[in-house]
Amino acid sequence: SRNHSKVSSSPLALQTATVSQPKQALPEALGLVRSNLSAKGKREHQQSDTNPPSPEDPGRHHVLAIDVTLSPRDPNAPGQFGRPVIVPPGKEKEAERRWKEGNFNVYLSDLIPVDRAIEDTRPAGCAEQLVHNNLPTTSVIMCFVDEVWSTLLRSVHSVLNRSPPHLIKEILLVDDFSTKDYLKANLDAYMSQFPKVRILHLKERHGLIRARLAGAQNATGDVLTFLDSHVECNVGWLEPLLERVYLNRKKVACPVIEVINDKDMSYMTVDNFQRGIFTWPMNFGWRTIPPDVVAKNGIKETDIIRCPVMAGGLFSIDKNYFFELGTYDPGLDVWGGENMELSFKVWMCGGEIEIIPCSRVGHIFRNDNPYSFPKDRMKTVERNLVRVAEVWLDEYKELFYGHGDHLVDQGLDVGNLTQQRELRKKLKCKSFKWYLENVFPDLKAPIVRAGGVLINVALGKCISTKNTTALLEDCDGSSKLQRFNYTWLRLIKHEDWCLAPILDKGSLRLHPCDNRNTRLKWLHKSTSAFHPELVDHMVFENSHQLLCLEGNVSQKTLKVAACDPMEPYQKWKFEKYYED
Ligand code: LR7
Ligand code: MN
Repeated sequence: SRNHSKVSSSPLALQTATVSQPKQALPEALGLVRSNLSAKGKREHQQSDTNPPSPEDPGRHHVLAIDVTLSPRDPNAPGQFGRPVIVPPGKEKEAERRWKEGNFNVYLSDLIPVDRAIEDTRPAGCAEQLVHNNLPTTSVIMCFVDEVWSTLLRSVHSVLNRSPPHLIKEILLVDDFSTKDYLKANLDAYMSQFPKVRILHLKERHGLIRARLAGAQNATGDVLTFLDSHVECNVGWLEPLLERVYLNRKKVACPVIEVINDKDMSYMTVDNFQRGIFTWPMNFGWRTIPPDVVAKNGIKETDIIRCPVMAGGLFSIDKNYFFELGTYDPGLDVWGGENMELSFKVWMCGGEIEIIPCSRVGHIFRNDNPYSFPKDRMKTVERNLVRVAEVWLDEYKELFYGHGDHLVDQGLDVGNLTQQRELRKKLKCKSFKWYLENVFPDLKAPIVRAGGVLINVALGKCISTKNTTALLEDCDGSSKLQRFNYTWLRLIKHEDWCLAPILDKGSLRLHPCDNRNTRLKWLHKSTSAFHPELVDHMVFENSHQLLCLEGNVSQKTLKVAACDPMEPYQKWKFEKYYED
């Protein structure tokens, strides 16, 4: 979950006007290269009558500073100003019982006003920033399935109360076939008091990906702003997002995602300078820009941070650009992986993903999805990720498959990928290698796990190839014949030939490589986690037994034999290991 620290009390008073423009945070070492915005940075602008132009710049005005919730009807209500709430004595059982309705403290959420105030957690300087008078309008799209009533309402109220009205074309609530009676009976009626709120009821459960697409297809604003259905938008959250999209329609702008505590419902700010990143096998995470990089590059708290990937739920994107990119892969089901897909697509096909520190939105982080998955959860997420890997990762998909256990080998059907691959071609997107080098250079992505000569330590001999057989020879690091790679898919590979546990003329055979052929896969080092006693061995595992690669003392031959942790002729080392 999210790395966070407590809200510090900050003055809520309006600040005086000084013009400042966000700068890009751009430590070169992190691939946060500056965008080629310069020429497009200025646009034709006309004045808007809803916001007084700034005296310094008649084309721009200050972000919305008046937060109507800051003089709440009831300042002493529970949770007011984002304060933590305590379950009243005697109500603990009830609170506990209701937890599972949303996998957070639903009881407390119901106590808190749906339009509570929260602290303005923006860094100093944000309130003085100017945005263009003619920003595009946005459709705010929130999809939900069986969302908790008070939380859903608080999400909508926070958008209505803390956004300049003329920028909100509509709020589209996409009901992903919810089953709860309170939603069926009351939601349409409640929302009918807000002309800008429209509800789309899906006829079957589609999952958040296709639910968002249904929202996008029905949206009439210029920009799509997606939000989860358990958020609280902070003051001035919207304008900085729309400003970025306005300046460059290929920018995808994300707010800083703050924490609504699942236990006490307090609104907590988060550490600055965090990028959205992923680790293998495609797990989303946040990584803090190291303090020395921040210092050396003079990065300010208000500087925009470029991200290899987005968290997924909260972002603004130009509507036409979203459709030009082919939206999400509609073959993604229910939950998961769509943030990776869109992130790779955006970066590799000419766009950028940014976190805008002056835009802040709270989100309830939960330990588990509170709704059920139509099919097995693990399989659903895995299937989504495989689709993403197969379309976008090129040769690096082996790193995805090589980390953790994957179900594809067990015949998981991921569906047809032709359209997605054709889309990538049509858009002339760059390679994943380009993405790694330019957008995410600090990701460790060695294309193989180990390589160089493969030496039998006890014999001091190396494996060499002779036509389609493998033999032991004196080691010669300069000999091409002795060069092997140990791949993430566990092949011992010499060019397109793979070491097979098949005896051939008294030694072992080389077989044409085939990533799917389990009969060519060897366990070595960390893949031997299941057999820690065999860590330096080269283990071949078939359904019946473990066999190990063994060098022959007197001859130059290789064989496979019953594994023996004490057998020195079964211990092997590659020249180089690329893993941590
Ligand atoms: O079948 C579904 N139908 C839906 O409409 C499943 C979910 N949903 C709705 C759901 O009600 C919610 O509003 O979709 C939204 C997101 O679902 P969550 O809140 O269960 O997801 P999450 O917050 O656990 O997960 C993050 O990753 C997801 C991957 O698919 C989505 O991209 C979420 O939007 C995303 N949330 C965020 O980015 C907020 C920050 C969390 C992090 C990291
Ligand atoms: Mn969420």
